[in-house]
Amino acid sequence: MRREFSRIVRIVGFVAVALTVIGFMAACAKPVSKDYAIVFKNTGNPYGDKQMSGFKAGIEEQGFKAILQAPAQPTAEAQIQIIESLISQKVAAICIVGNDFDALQPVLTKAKTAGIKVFSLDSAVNPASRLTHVNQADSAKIGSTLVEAAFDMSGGAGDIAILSATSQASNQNLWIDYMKKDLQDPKYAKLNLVKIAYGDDIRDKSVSEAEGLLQSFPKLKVIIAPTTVGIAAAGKVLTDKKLQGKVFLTGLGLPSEMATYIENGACPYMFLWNPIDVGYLGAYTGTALVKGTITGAVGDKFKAGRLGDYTITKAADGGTEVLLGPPFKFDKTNIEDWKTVY
Ligand code: RAM
Repeated sequence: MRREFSRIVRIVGFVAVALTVIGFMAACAKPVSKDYAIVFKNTGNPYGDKQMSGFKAGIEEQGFKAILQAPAQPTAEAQIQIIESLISQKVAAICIVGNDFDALQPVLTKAKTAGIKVFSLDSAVNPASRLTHVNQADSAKIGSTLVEAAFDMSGGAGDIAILSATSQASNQNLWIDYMKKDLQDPKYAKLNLVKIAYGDDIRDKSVSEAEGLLQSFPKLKVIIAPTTVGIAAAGKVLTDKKLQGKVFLTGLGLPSEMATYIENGACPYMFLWNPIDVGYLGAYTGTALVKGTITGAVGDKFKAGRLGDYTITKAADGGTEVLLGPPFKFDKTNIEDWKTVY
C-alpha cells in the first residue's frame, strides 16, 4: 500500500516536472512570425504588380501578413539590401524573384541561418540558395514554343532577334538557352539569330533597344521578347513605325498590355500564364514550408488554396520546383476575353 502510494507520488512528481519543462520551453520559444515577404525584380512592372497581388491574396486569406517589396533597379545589389532588412524584421519566409542566379546566395544563406524559409519564384536563384522554386511553366517548353512561333511567323527563314530583360535575369536566360539549343535543329537552319538585346525590363530602354534592332538589322523578320515589358515596348515601336506584316513580334506578354498590338497585327500571337496565380501559388508554397507540410523535397505534396493540389518535382537546374502549368496562347480569337483579366 505504502509502496503503491510512493509510486503514485513519483509519477505525479514526474508529470509535474515534465509539464513545467514543456511550459518553460513554450514560453522561451520564439513566436512564429506571421509575415511573408516577396521581393520582385524591380518596381514599375505591371506583371510584377499582378504577381505580388496574387501572393498577397494567398497570404492574407490564410490569416497572415504579406510584405511586398521590389527595388527601383533590377539588380542583385538592390535586392540584397531589401533582404538584409527582411532578415532584421525576422519574417517567416522570403519569396525571391531573382535578379541573379548566384549573387544572392550569401544573403539568402544568412536568411536561412536566421530560420527564415527561403524559396524563389518566377526567376530562380541557384538550388543552394533556395528550398524550392515556383516555376510558372516548363522552361524548355517556353523556349521551344517561342522558336516555333518565330519559324511560323518568318515563313521558316530569315533574321530573328531576341529582346530580353536584364542580362542577368535567370528566367529569361534559361529560356534563351533553350531557344539557342532548339535553333540547332536542322528544321531551323534558315533562321538566323542576329542579336540578343537587353531592355532591362525598363520601358524606355526596351523601346530604344527595339528601335536599335530595327536599325541595325533592316531585314529583321521576327522579334522574340520573352518579357512582358520588352514585348509591349516592341509592340509600340512596330506600330509607330507601321511595320505590321513586315516585322513580326512574339514572346511573353500581358493580354492587358498587348491587346492593341494583337488586334493591329504587330503581334500575331504570344504566350503567358496567369501571373496572379503564380504569386498565389507562391503564397501557399511559403506557408507550407513554414508549417513544415513540405521541406522542398521531390515528392512533397501540398494544397494551394483555390488552385488545388501540387507536388514538388525535380527542376532542370538540379534543385526542386513546383510547376504552375502550361503556357497559354493569346491571339485575335481570344484576346478580347483576356485583356481585362490580367
Ligand atoms: C517580365 C519579367 C518577369 C517574367 C515576365 C514574362 O514581366 O521579366 O520576370 O516572368 O516578363
